[in-house]
Amino acid sequence: MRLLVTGGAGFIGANFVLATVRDRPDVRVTVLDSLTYAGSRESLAGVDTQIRLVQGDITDADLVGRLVGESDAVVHFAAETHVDNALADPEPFVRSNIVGTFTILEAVRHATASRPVRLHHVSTDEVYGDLELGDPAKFTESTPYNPSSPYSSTKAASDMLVRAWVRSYRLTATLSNCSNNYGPFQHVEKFIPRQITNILTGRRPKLYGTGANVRDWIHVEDHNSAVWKILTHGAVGRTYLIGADGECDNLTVMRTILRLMDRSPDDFDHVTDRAGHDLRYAIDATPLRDELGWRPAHRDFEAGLRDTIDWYRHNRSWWGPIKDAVEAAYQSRGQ
Ligand code: NAD
Ligand code: TDX
Repeated sequence: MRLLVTGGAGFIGANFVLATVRDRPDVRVTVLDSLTYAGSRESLAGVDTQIRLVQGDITDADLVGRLVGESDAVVHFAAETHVDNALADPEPFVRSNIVGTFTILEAVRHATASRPVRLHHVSTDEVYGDLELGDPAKFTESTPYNPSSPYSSTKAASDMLVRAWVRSYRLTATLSNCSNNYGPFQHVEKFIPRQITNILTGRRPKLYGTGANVRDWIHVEDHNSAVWKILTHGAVGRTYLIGADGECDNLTVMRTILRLMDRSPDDFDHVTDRAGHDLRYAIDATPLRDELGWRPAHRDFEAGLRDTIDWYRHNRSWWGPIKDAVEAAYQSRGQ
């Protein structure tokens, strides 16, 4: 299989590429990534002789058309992904997430005229908006879209484009909406790596608001095993929700990190809350489990956090050079 992976130098994409090269020697991987602030060549250093990395933008129709034309399948991870950045400047989110996905869809449509090209579009549970705290309800495939933020609204728009291209042009595409990922190679702007690297650099961790907000954590390797399962066995046109029953409030995640790093439970700062902060996400992944037989391998969140802390401890050269600038930007916003 000739596989094009967009956003393969980002957090989830790089983990996907590393696992693919390790486990699937029959797959030839091309990564298309514009290497924004969130993309890193170093994340792919371990496989740089086994893959092709093309630095380019998913809104570049000529480049995307050529690369899709050489591929049997496309997994589309590339996106602007940080909610706080979207609140500060939404324009890149509209461009990369909406126009970029449109560009991929058009390339797949044109390539499909001569032979089938399978597309998997990677999206987020944030398209469904948020749930109440303490409510037993979870997101399912039929939950109405109700995005709250500039980020989630652009991801929702991208999902709608994919669905319309499946219906109108019979694209052989699947979609997935996953909950919050954690694991190695995640940018230090995100919640878990930010707190770990704050402690490792002598800063105090930062919690938005009271920390009552709940996220449904899944290890990045489990997200990626689900993506492979859907790419190879998913029904065309279907949306699958990916989650591993990992609901936890932010204060509890914060205190677990503090304990695992030998700090006292109150050794953190409360900072300005995020505007429009979604309260709770929770995924019902029953169809993925029952119909496709997918199971998460990482069932112990605390063990996964411990491994993630170790990874950041031992890979300072990967995140160290960008840490000060990320914290300076947060500080300028009171976060
Ligand atoms: P990330 O920000 O770590 O990586 C995104 C990658 O896309 C980067 O390498 C970046 O350089 C690249 N990119 C951005 N704009 C581009 C463009 N215009 N052209 C080419 N490349 C571009 O993001 P991530 O956390 O790895 O997320 C990957 C995908 O998974 C996204 O689509 C995101 O919406 C989705 N997702 C993420 C999570 C999560 O918890 N991180 C959960 C569910 C879904
Ligand atoms: O310093 C912080 N303190 C804090 O309390 C940061 C950076 C975040 N938070 C809170 C906000 C959220 O409730 O932690 C929670 C997680 O925040 P993020 O890591 O920014 O993730 P979130 O906004 O939930 O979105 C993530 O999951 C879904 C990804 O960034 C998205 O790309 C994905 O679609």
